[in-house]
Amino acid sequence: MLAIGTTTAAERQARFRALLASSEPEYLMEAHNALAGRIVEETGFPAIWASGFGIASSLGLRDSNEASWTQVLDIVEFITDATSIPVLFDGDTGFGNFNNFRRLVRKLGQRQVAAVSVEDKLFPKTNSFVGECQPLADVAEFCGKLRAGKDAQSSDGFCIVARTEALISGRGMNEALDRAAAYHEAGADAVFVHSKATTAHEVLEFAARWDRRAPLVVAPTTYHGTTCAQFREAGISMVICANHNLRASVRAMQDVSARIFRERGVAGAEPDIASMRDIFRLVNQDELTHAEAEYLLPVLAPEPPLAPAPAAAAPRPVPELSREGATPRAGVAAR
Ligand code: SPV
Ligand code: MG
Repeated sequence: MLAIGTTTAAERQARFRALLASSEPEYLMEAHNALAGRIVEETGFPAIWASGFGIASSLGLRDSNEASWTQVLDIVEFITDATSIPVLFDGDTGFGNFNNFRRLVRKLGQRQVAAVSVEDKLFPKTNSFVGECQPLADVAEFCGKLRAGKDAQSSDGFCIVARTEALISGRGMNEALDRAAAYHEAGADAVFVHSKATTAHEVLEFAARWDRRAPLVVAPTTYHGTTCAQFREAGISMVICANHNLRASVRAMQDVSARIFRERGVAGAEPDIASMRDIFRLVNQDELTHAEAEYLLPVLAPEPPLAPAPAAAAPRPVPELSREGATPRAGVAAR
């Protein structure tokens, strides 16, 4: 059984730092809610990408800061509560200027988050794959934001990943490298170079010219043909699978909805969907069953009669749990 939410912020931060320092490209998987986070951890990924796009989309919103930063923070808290591996939180542009960003950094530390990624676009942001030539933040202003974030973090282990959108915005390789160097100088623990090219040529050239000055992070959403060996050879530390659980779940829901609608019955869908037992396991239902045996059932157990009951007396009823509190008594029996 997974340890749920028992890992301290310091442990998660130390593990995240070790992943950044690893000579092997470490793959991070996207989670947009706590259930997805449990699946990412259970699968074996060493860390979670709490995707801004994924969280916004799962709320039915655009990746344009339509959800407030505290609404997003609440979701990441559900993710850290439900998991024990490090979470890299997608902090977009930091939800404002240096002051908003440093407050975000403090709050993330309080909520067991290991690291934040902050990108050099303008608030409210637009997703990198929408439109062309998005305006970028002034370099000095963004460096001030990074320095404020580093000064605000309450523990040394917390990491700030500076993400440059220079390639996405068509500013060219030299500007991307100059921005990354300035952000590293300002205290960023790693550089995330984002690209929407359909091959990895941009990030590979960037990596070659970057020459391992600080850990490099990439997200091969569009250059998905690139292999782990190519990333290893380029010296890339982290590979973010930024939206794959969201996209997989959307496809699965579309398929099962269409099938049940078409067939006017649920039987055909049954072999292709997760069992109820699987969901109970992911939310650790057994832990509650055991906790009830420990804390609740002694209270509900019938008291011994004070005097011998008359032969004709009806048996004393056991108080029932409310509907909301009713759970299986001995493990989970449903399919
Ligand atoms: C996200 O997952 O929210 C990202 C990555 O920022 S991307 O959508 O590729 O810009
Ligand atoms: Mg994002």
